[in-house]
Amino acid sequence: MTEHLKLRVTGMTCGGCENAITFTLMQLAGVQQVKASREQESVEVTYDSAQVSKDKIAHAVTDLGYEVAA
Ligand SMILES: [Cu+2]
Repeated sequence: MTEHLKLRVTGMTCGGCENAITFTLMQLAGVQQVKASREQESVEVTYDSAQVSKDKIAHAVTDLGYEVAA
């Protein structure tokens, strides 16, 4: 099932950060679309919940060194 998720992410300081998060999340099976915004401190993800979980997506972001607010 296709779901949409909006995470509040802090620590992005430039376009490179946005690209790094977008690139990494797009590598995850099941992730269909990513929109990272440092200005809004948000990462929006469209994904297939049968293939990838919200936890896994959030973990991929924190593994890159950014903070995900609950
Ligand atoms: Cu950056």
